[in-house]
Amino acid sequence: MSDQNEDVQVLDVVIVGAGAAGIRQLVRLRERGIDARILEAGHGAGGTWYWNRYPGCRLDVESYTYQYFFSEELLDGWDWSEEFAGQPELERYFNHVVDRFGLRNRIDFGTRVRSMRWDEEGRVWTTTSDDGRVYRSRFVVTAVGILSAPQFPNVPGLEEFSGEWYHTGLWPEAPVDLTGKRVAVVGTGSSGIQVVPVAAETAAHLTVLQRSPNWCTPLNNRPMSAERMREIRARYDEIDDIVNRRSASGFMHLGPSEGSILDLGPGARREFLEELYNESGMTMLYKNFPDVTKDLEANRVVNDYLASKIRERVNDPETAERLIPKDHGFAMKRPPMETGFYEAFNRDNVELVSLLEQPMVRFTPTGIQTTEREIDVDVIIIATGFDAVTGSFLRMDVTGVDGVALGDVWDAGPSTYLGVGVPGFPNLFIAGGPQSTRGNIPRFIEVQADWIAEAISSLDPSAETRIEATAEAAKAWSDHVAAATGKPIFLETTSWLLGTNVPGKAAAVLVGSDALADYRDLLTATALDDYRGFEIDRARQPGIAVSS
Ligand code: NA7
Repeated sequence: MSDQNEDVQVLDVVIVGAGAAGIRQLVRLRERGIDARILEAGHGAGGTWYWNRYPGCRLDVESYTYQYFFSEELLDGWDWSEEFAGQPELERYFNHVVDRFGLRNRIDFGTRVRSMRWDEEGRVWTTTSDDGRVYRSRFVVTAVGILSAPQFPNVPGLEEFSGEWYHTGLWPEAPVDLTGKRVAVVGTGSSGIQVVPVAAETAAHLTVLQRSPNWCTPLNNRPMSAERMREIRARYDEIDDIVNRRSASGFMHLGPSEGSILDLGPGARREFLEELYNESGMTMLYKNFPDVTKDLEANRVVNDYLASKIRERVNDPETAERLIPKDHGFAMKRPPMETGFYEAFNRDNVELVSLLEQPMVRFTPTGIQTTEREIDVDVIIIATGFDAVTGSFLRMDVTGVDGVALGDVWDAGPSTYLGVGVPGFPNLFIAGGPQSTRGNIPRFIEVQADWIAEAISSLDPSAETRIEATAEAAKAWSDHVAAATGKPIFLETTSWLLGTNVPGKAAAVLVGSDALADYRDLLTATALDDYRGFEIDRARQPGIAVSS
């Protein structure tokens, strides 16, 4: 491509986002000699692990299953220091990958994408940043993350608060010192549950404002000894096979594929669940009997067990009761992993406020007002999550064929073909977005990034190829995603997985639930069948100047 306007950067591919998906996408495209560049709003690489630098932030997926698997050299050259790495280590890891593959000069940091417009005449995307930089590219790949558009409490007054406030997903790079301060944490999802025990150690007083309690299980993290790391490294082929092929969701924990927890007697049930509770990570979910996420009676067995653990660990019975979920069963929302969360409430300086009993009314100049009291604090930590999966797309102004806005097309929920293409938005691919699959996120991101790189290189970005998912294919895929996920037990609650955590957002199945191996096979089969479900036009020849 060429362009007369020197201020416009002309590329084969613009990738939006330098998180796990964007970095992987850039590696794969560069390997194929494709002129690609990442535009990243942050001032560093790592995506989630750049933005979420709040105290206590860490993986709840085993470090060695979360990393990239595409390069043996990368696997051999990185030692994890903990079973579940903390944010600083993950940020270091993604920067290590960027440098190892010489990508740093291919990333424009501090570049937030404001708009992306498809020009049908020129068959080109024009991407504009907030600070007015313009990029033109034959293809765009969005790698904007599914948990990256922060959501704030829907009460007024935050701008009037005279103390410090931080959203966990927008945590500043400069250290935040909570020592001796009165701190409030709003929200008890995975982020709030991680921050609470750490903040409790230094804050003079910590008020935890909880709306819905969650079913948490212990992370049981531990340092990674050199010997354990050697042992893991020696097993990478086996681990690769488990997380990338055998496990439906990309985890090490393989549970019984059939049978019922209800077949065990009461003593055996407790023994079985106790074993899972004492293991690490997501064992309670993934190593459990399949019926605990499908059958309400089986689900109740787990709920009763977990409630008994909360009562065991929290000294004050009233606080314990407030921490026990009554509105949903285990795994109906993504269950958080905790490290000393429940014990934090046994400290004298920690107090739990139930927003179900006294809803939040507003922020005030000195803190937070509920229907019953004023809570004066020096620091407010907002851990109210994200406008998940689609929020990160829709905060960019993306327009496709005939100037149609993605926000309008996805008004009632996202519709994609295989989670990678959207009808009406030619030459736009998605790495890490709606309707792909779920679980250990980098596992399906690597599948998508490989597929997208292959598609773009086979379509020749220097020619004026046009590829667009058909409306029929996207409809069939969206129906499939909804049907595959439509287990009643899962749909009974509000959750970011359904968009129901955001007031006014249409409820929809935002993420798919195909097994990772099936999803990969489907993408591969589609490519082998000349990108079945996409309309491809290879008719035009290269060389036409990109119109402005
Ligand atoms: P989550 O899991 O969406 O949790 C958000 C928390 O904030 C949750 O406890 C919410 O309560 C609470 N919340 C949301 N809005 C409000 C308002 N308006 N007032 C009070 N409390 C509110 O986000 P996280 O950041 O913790 O975790 C997101 C994912 O990141 C997680 O699943 C992992 O995959 C990593 P609610 O349950 O809605 O009543």
